[in-house]
Amino acid sequence: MTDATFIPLPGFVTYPEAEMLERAEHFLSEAKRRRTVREFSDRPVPRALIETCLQTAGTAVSGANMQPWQFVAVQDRGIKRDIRVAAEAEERAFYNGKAPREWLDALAPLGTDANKPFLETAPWLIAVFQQRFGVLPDGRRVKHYYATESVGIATGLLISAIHHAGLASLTHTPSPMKFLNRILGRPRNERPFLLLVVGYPAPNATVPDIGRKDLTDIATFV
Ligand code: IYR
Repeated sequence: MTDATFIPLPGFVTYPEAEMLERAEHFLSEAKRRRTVREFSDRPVPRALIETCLQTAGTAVSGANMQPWQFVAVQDRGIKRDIRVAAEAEERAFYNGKAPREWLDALAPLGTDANKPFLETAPWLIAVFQQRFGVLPDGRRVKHYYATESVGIATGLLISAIHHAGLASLTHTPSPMKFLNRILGRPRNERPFLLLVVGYPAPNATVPDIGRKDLTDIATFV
Protein backbone atom coordinates (compact mmCIF):
# COMPACT_ATOMS: atom_id res chain seq x y z
CA MET A 1 0.00 0.00 0.00
CA THR A 2 1.28 3.43 -0.89
CA ASP A 3 -0.23 6.83 -0.26
CA ALA A 4 2.08 8.47 -2.82
CA THR A 5 0.57 11.09 -5.11
CA PHE A 6 2.16 11.74 -8.48
CA ILE A 7 2.09 14.76 -10.77
CA PRO A 8 3.56 15.18 -14.26
CA LEU A 9 7.30 16.05 -14.11
CA PRO A 10 7.29 19.85 -13.93
CA GLY A 11 9.80 22.08 -15.64
CA PHE A 12 12.13 19.59 -17.33
CA VAL A 13 13.78 21.18 -20.38
CA THR A 14 15.23 19.19 -23.27
CA TYR A 15 18.10 20.88 -25.17
CA PRO A 16 19.80 19.91 -28.42
CA GLU A 17 22.98 17.96 -27.61
CA ALA A 18 25.33 20.67 -28.85
CA GLU A 19 23.63 23.14 -26.57
CA MET A 20 23.88 20.72 -23.68
CA LEU A 21 27.64 20.54 -24.10
CA GLU A 22 27.86 24.31 -24.33
CA ARG A 23 25.83 24.67 -21.16
CA ALA A 24 27.94 22.09 -19.35
CA GLU A 25 31.16 23.79 -20.43
CA HIS A 26 29.87 27.20 -19.41
CA PHE A 27 28.90 25.87 -16.00
CA LEU A 28 32.34 24.29 -15.66
CA SER A 29 34.13 27.53 -16.44
CA GLU A 30 31.94 29.31 -13.89
CA ALA A 31 32.67 26.67 -11.28
CA LYS A 32 36.41 26.89 -11.96
CA ARG A 33 36.38 30.59 -11.10
CA ARG A 34 35.21 29.85 -7.58
CA ARG A 35 37.92 30.17 -4.99
CA THR A 36 37.67 30.00 -1.25
CA VAL A 37 38.43 33.45 0.09
CA ARG A 38 39.77 34.29 3.55
CA GLU A 39 39.97 38.06 3.23
CA PHE A 40 36.57 39.73 3.11
CA SER A 41 35.37 43.27 2.51
CA ASP A 42 32.86 44.75 4.95
CA ARG A 43 30.69 45.87 2.02
CA PRO A 44 27.07 45.04 2.87
CA VAL A 45 25.21 42.32 1.01
CA PRO A 46 21.41 42.61 0.77
CA ARG A 47 19.45 40.09 2.78
CA ALA A 48 17.36 39.25 -0.32
CA LEU A 49 20.48 37.78 -1.98
CA ILE A 50 21.16 35.54 1.00
CA GLU A 51 17.51 34.50 1.16
CA THR A 52 17.51 33.54 -2.52
CA CYS A 53 20.72 31.51 -2.20
CA LEU A 54 19.26 29.73 0.84
CA GLN A 55 16.16 28.86 -1.17
CA THR A 56 18.48 27.27 -3.75
CA ALA A 57 20.15 25.26 -0.97
CA GLY A 58 16.68 24.14 0.07
CA THR A 59 16.12 22.54 -3.34
CA ALA A 60 18.73 19.88 -2.54
CA VAL A 61 17.91 16.22 -2.75
CA SER A 62 17.63 14.61 0.69
CA GLY A 63 17.06 11.20 2.23
CA ALA A 64 13.31 10.46 2.17
CA ASN A 65 12.84 14.18 1.37
CA MET A 66 13.29 14.98 5.07
CA GLN A 67 15.25 18.16 4.26
CA PRO A 68 17.27 17.77 7.45
CA TRP A 69 18.91 21.19 7.40
CA GLN A 70 18.61 24.47 9.19
CA PHE A 71 20.47 27.60 8.13
CA VAL A 72 21.05 30.50 10.50
CA ALA A 73 22.04 33.65 8.62
CA VAL A 74 23.88 36.02 10.94
CA GLN A 75 24.24 39.72 10.19
CA ASP A 76 24.16 41.03 13.77
CA ARG A 77 27.56 42.47 14.77
CA GLY A 78 27.34 41.35 18.39
CA ILE A 79 26.52 37.77 17.43
CA LYS A 80 29.32 37.74 14.84
CA ARG A 81 31.74 38.92 17.52
CA ASP A 82 30.57 36.19 19.92
CA ILE A 83 31.09 33.62 17.17
CA ARG A 84 34.57 34.95 16.41
CA VAL A 85 35.62 34.87 20.07
CA ALA A 86 34.36 31.29 20.51
CA ALA A 87 35.79 30.07 17.19
CA GLU A 88 39.21 31.58 17.82
CA ALA A 89 39.36 29.93 21.25
CA GLU A 90 38.78 26.53 19.60
CA GLU A 91 41.21 27.34 16.81
CA ARG A 92 43.98 28.33 19.24
CA ALA A 93 43.58 24.96 20.94
CA PHE A 94 43.69 23.29 17.52
CA TYR A 95 46.76 25.05 16.17
CA ASN A 96 48.64 25.06 19.50
CA GLY A 97 48.49 21.39 20.35
CA LYS A 98 45.30 19.49 19.51
CA ALA A 99 46.02 19.08 15.80
CA PRO A 100 48.48 16.34 14.90
CA ARG A 101 51.64 17.41 13.01
CA GLU A 102 50.39 15.61 9.89
CA TRP A 103 47.18 17.71 9.81
CA LEU A 104 49.07 20.98 10.32
CA ASP A 105 51.45 19.97 7.49
CA ALA A 106 48.43 19.35 5.21
CA LEU A 107 47.09 22.82 6.05
CA ALA A 108 50.43 24.59 5.53
CA PRO A 109 49.80 25.35 1.80
CA LEU A 110 46.57 27.14 2.80
CA GLY A 111 48.37 29.50 5.18
CA THR A 112 45.62 29.31 7.82
CA ASP A 113 46.05 30.11 11.49
CA ALA A 114 43.94 30.67 14.61
CA ASN A 115 43.02 34.27 13.76
CA LYS A 116 39.60 34.58 12.13
CA PRO A 117 38.97 38.32 11.65
CA PHE A 118 36.69 37.56 8.69
CA LEU A 119 34.10 36.26 11.15
CA GLU A 120 33.50 39.92 12.03
CA THR A 121 34.44 41.63 8.76
CA ALA A 122 32.20 39.68 6.39
CA PRO A 123 28.60 40.93 6.20
CA TRP A 124 27.07 37.48 6.63
CA LEU A 125 27.84 34.23 8.41
CA ILE A 126 25.62 31.27 7.60
CA ALA A 127 25.70 28.54 10.20
CA VAL A 128 24.56 25.26 8.65
CA PHE A 129 23.01 22.76 11.03
CA GLN A 130 22.22 19.11 10.44
CA GLN A 131 19.07 17.90 12.15
CA ARG A 132 19.77 14.45 13.60
CA PHE A 133 16.01 13.95 13.72
CA GLY A 134 12.97 16.10 12.98
CA VAL A 135 10.47 17.27 15.56
CA LEU A 136 6.77 17.47 14.66
CA PRO A 137 4.60 20.30 16.00
CA ASP A 138 3.21 17.85 18.61
CA GLY A 139 6.75 17.02 19.80
CA ARG A 140 7.02 13.56 18.18
CA ARG A 141 10.37 12.73 16.60
CA VAL A 142 10.78 11.94 12.90
CA LYS A 143 13.75 9.87 11.82
CA HIS A 144 16.11 11.43 9.30
CA TYR A 145 17.98 9.35 6.74
CA TYR A 146 21.35 10.11 5.15
CA ALA A 147 21.29 13.44 6.97
CA THR A 148 25.02 14.10 6.57
CA GLU A 149 24.94 13.39 2.84
CA SER A 150 21.82 15.53 2.43
CA VAL A 151 23.23 18.53 4.27
CA GLY A 152 26.50 18.19 2.33
CA ILE A 153 24.57 18.34 -0.94
CA ALA A 154 22.54 21.34 0.24
CA THR A 155 25.73 23.10 1.31
CA GLY A 156 27.31 22.45 -2.08
CA LEU A 157 24.30 24.04 -3.74
CA LEU A 158 24.50 26.97 -1.34
CA ILE A 159 28.18 27.55 -2.10
CA SER A 160 27.45 27.38 -5.85
CA ALA A 161 24.48 29.74 -5.55
CA ILE A 162 26.57 32.24 -3.61
CA HIS A 163 29.32 32.08 -6.24
CA HIS A 164 26.80 32.33 -9.07
CA ALA A 165 25.31 35.45 -7.47
CA GLY A 166 28.73 37.11 -7.54
CA LEU A 167 29.78 36.66 -3.93
CA ALA A 168 32.66 34.84 -2.28
CA SER A 169 32.51 32.33 0.52
CA LEU A 170 34.67 30.45 2.95
CA THR A 171 33.76 27.11 4.46
CA HIS A 172 34.92 27.40 8.03
CA THR A 173 34.91 24.45 10.40
CA PRO A 174 36.12 25.38 13.86
CA SER A 175 36.17 22.12 15.75
CA PRO A 176 34.28 21.46 17.94
CA MET A 177 31.45 23.80 16.86
CA LYS A 178 29.04 23.15 19.74
CA PHE A 179 29.33 26.84 20.68
CA LEU A 180 27.12 27.61 17.66
CA ASN A 181 24.14 25.92 19.38
CA ARG A 182 24.69 28.06 22.46
CA ILE A 183 25.24 31.37 20.66
CA LEU A 184 22.48 30.85 18.10
CA GLY A 185 20.04 29.15 20.47
CA ARG A 186 19.60 26.04 18.37
CA PRO A 187 18.08 22.87 19.87
CA ARG A 188 20.03 19.72 20.73
CA ASN A 189 18.83 17.75 17.70
CA GLU A 190 20.71 20.18 15.46
CA ARG A 191 24.42 19.49 14.98
CA PRO A 192 26.60 22.29 13.57
CA PHE A 193 27.74 21.16 10.12
CA LEU A 194 29.83 24.13 9.05
CA LEU A 195 30.02 27.86 9.15
CA LEU A 196 29.90 29.65 5.81
CA VAL A 197 31.42 33.12 5.64
CA VAL A 198 29.80 35.16 2.85
CA GLY A 199 30.54 38.52 1.29
CA TYR A 200 32.70 40.35 -1.22
CA PRO A 201 36.40 39.57 -1.26
CA ALA A 202 38.63 42.30 0.20
CA PRO A 203 39.92 44.54 -2.62
CA ASN A 204 43.39 42.97 -2.59
CA ALA A 205 42.40 39.50 -1.50
CA THR A 206 44.90 36.76 -2.28
CA VAL A 207 44.38 33.01 -2.42
CA PRO A 208 46.86 30.16 -2.07
CA ASP A 209 48.50 29.01 -5.30
CA ILE A 210 46.93 25.56 -5.32
CA GLY A 211 45.26 23.64 -8.11
CA ARG A 212 42.60 21.05 -8.75
CA LYS A 213 43.00 17.45 -9.77
CA ASP A 214 42.53 16.58 -13.44
CA LEU A 215 39.53 14.62 -14.68
CA THR A 216 41.74 11.54 -15.10
CA ASP A 217 42.65 11.74 -11.43
CA ILE A 218 39.10 12.05 -10.16
CA ALA A 219 37.09 9.88 -12.57
CA THR A 220 37.27 6.47 -14.19
CA PHE A 221 35.15 5.29 -17.10
CA VAL A 222 34.49 1.62 -17.52
N1 IYR B 1 39.41 24.64 11.34
C1 IYR B 1 40.74 25.19 11.18
C2 IYR B 1 41.67 24.27 10.47
C3 IYR B 1 41.37 23.94 9.06
C4 IYR B 1 41.05 22.64 8.74
C5 IYR B 1 40.84 22.27 7.45
I1 IYR B 1 40.49 20.34 7.02
C6 IYR B 1 40.93 23.23 6.40
O1 IYR B 1 40.71 22.88 5.08
C7 IYR B 1 41.26 24.54 6.73
C8 IYR B 1 41.46 24.89 8.06
C9 IYR B 1 40.68 26.57 10.52
O2 IYR B 1 39.63 26.98 10.04
O3 IYR B 1 41.70 27.26 10.48
